[in-house]
Amino acid sequence: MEYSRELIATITENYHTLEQGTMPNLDVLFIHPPRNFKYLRTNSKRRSSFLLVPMGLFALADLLEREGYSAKILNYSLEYMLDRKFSLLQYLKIVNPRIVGVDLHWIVHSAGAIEILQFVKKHFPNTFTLLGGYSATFYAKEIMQRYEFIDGIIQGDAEIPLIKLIKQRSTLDKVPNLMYRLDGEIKDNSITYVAPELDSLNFAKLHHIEHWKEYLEKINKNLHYTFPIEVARGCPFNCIFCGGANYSQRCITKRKNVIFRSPRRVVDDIQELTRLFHSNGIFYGHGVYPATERYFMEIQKLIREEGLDLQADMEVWRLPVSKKFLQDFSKTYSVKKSVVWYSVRNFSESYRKKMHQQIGAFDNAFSFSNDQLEAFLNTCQALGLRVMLFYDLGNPYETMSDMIMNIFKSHKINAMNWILKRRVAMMSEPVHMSPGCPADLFDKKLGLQILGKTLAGRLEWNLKTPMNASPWDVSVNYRTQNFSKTALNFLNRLVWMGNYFSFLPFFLL
Ligand code: B12
Ligand code: SF4
Repeated sequence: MEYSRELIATITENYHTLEQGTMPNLDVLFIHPPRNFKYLRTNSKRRSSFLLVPMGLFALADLLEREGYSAKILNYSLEYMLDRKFSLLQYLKIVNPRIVGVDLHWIVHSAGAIEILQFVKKHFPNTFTLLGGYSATFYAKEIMQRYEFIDGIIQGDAEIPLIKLIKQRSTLDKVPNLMYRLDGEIKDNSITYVAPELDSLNFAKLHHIEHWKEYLEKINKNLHYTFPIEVARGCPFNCIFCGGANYSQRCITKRKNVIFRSPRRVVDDIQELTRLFHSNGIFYGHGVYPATERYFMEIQKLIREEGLDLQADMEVWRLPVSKKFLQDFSKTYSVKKSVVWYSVRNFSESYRKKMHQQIGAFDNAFSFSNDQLEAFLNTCQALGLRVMLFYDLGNPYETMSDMIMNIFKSHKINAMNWILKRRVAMMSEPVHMSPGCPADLFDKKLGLQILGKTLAGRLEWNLKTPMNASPWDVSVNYRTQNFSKTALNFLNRLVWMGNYFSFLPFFLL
């Protein structure tokens, strides 16, 4: 699809006008909250600013607009970075929103999300204060019980519920997925809407966010992320630390299946991003595994046909990844700049076998051999691709000897990367158990103890730490049979030097 110069000019002009915040009486203002206000200043140049908005927000704003309503996304931390004197009150006075919707998708935003809505209700008592996203859904009841100033929570997928909420403010019992208040009581319409398809949505409507250019720039520079594009919803796997695992989504958002967008629609979005917004980096919001190789190869074929010049970040969700796929990937995107990500969980094959026996078919993330890993790394190296490997310290049933083996093997791979000139980096981030992840739901069975499981516990943790980078600020929220929280924090600190060292071949070779 080609865009005419006139169209580009009109859109750019419109963005400019919108950026002045001159759209009064907005139907919906989405606010992406800071992590909290306590560490707003110190977090502002770090990854812990969590500047990215949920990728679905662009589609929600666009859908509202196509339905005849006005919507805008305000990224609080971004506004604060751009202008330390930014006043939310002044902004709200200008746009005068009917609904303010805050995303509490990632639990890291718990304190910030709640504080923003408290502020909105205090100054604009007639504005409907709304929360949404995974974490808000998981803690919906507790949030509604604790915070009177929150009028409602859309649980799970939000497209149709949001449209109905605007249309039916007087009959809230007709809004699917909504938890709300009626005469001092909390009412739950429960989740009946689970999006059946995504092709009718547009995920590249970047202009809906205030200061979209700066948003792109900061996520690239501060967070080193390319632009995340939603290609699917759901996951077929059950990684135990993941709050979006298949089992977790069945419980939290009631999603049972994975839905994919058609390759054509994904490429439409990518074209829009490159041609209108001059962004040529894509982060695919769903990973490659044997069952999705063909799907991604279709996307790649279309990208080549359209002649798009791109770099891509692609997660590998399960090995093996075929040589054919990796060749196709490297033929499509800039090999120099693109990155393939893979979480090995644990470098020790003997531990992985033990864990696989314990957990069986529920989670097959541990069921791969060192030979498969080596083959994957060597193929990437032969193609010139960079790889980012993640590993965890403090897996269930891990003993001291498993842990030593995990660290030892990580160093061995690190050394081999230098010897074989592989552009591979390694990263172990202290595990933070996501709300509703299998380990959170079955902690006792897995020999774990999750600390601060309730929303109150999560809030306490949020305000306790500035979340500086490792090794200065490390904090896990659990203990295992064999390791206390303090021991896990210590071990996570211990490996940071090796992690940082591994980035040298990644960047230099
Ligand atoms: C792709 C992905 C990413 C991508 C893209 C993120 C993005 N921009 O959306 C990247 C790699 C960048 C990423 C980053 C992070 N991620 Co992530 N990510 C995922 C993954 C694999 C898929 C997410 C997905 O499919 N979203 C699609 C749908 C579900 O969301 P959506 O369309 O954006 O939003 C819909 C609803 O959530 C809701 N909604 C969202 N916001 C709002 C707001 C309102 C007002 C309303 C009404 C509704 C609403 O409506 C939308 C439309 O229906 C999930 C795992 C999984 N399988 O789900 C983890 C997951 C969501 N991520 C997770 C985490 C922890 C993170 C990070 C915090 C990690 C970190 N420590 O840095 C960061 C946060 C980045 C930031 N804020 O700057 C956790 C969240 C757990 C939790 N409850 O807190 C998950 C579940 C994985 C895990 N390990 O548990 N992530
Ligand atoms: S971490 Fe595992 S369960 Fe979660 S989205 Fe990725 S592959 Fe799926």
